[in-house]
Amino acid sequence: MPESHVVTISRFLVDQERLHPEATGAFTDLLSDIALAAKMIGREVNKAGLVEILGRAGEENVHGEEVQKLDLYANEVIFKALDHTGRLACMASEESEGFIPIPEKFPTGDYVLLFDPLDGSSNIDVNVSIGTIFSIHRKVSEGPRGDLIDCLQAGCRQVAAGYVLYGSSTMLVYTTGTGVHGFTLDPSIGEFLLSHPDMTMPEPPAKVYSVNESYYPRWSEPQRRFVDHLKGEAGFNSRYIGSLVADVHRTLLTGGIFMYPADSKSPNGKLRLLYEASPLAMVVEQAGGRASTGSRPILDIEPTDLHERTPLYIGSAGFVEQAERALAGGSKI
Ligand code: P6P
Repeated sequence: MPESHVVTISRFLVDQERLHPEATGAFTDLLSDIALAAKMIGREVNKAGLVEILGRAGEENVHGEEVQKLDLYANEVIFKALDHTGRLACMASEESEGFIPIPEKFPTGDYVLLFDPLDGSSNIDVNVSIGTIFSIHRKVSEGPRGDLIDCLQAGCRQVAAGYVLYGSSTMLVYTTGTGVHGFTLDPSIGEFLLSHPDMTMPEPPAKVYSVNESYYPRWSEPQRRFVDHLKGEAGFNSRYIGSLVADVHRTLLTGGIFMYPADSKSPNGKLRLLYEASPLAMVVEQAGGRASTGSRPILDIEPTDLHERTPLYIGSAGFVEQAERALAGGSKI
């Protein structure tokens, strides 16, 4: 690639900022801070295969240091990369019970960061791709420092959302509401380079469905009929990695539908609204796709709890609409 075509995420963010004269730069710095945290997490994730040498979580490594569980390490890296910057009013993490105030010794700002520091971390030991997911809102509470209400906002109020995929390469994909942009880490220079500008879901989409079919016995009858239809007369192929960011990233690139339905044991499904469904819904819908609970848009849900769960149907708009019709009991899928 000619040097003139090398666009780092920092340059891209500054170019994007220039499109908004009212921008203060705080938002650009916030996304740059997230990119830095992603590089630090990616470095440790890529060493995960060396546990025999570096030690397992909870044990001491060769240097006598305690080895942290990678998801707790990722949680700490993100918190420490952003707690002192003066850009955030507060944070909330899938790994933390309550909302996370900014320490009194640091200034606060106008944004709120919600994140899943390392989703799918159970896949680390088998070297399956895993991810970080982030969601950014504006502060809405009155006080000088953030509050729980700042974290409990509907997904349609997000000002930005994205994910980092630690896979065969480390990719950062984000949207600020004007398209979706993907960056691939070049480890030789430690920079995220623009590799997927203006990502849009492909038309026609690949006929691929992604769901854990071991739960089939626990699904509703309409859910079973829908998947039977996809694998039957509709001639779909099946792909399921079991790592949300990897499954959604593939769906974003090739088209298809990812489903994590409600079932008789989990009436709201497994996935978290704030840290998983909402941010991924903003990304996929910005790319021309659709994200639904199976009956209503994910982005319309008004959260009432930091850790509430939701069923998730996300991917090519036509396939998600088919799922909604099927789940409504429509005979014509
Ligand atoms: P199941 C990983 O544990 C995770 O949270 C998501 O990354 C993934 O989509 C889902 O759970 C897989 O769940 O029930 O299919 O193992």
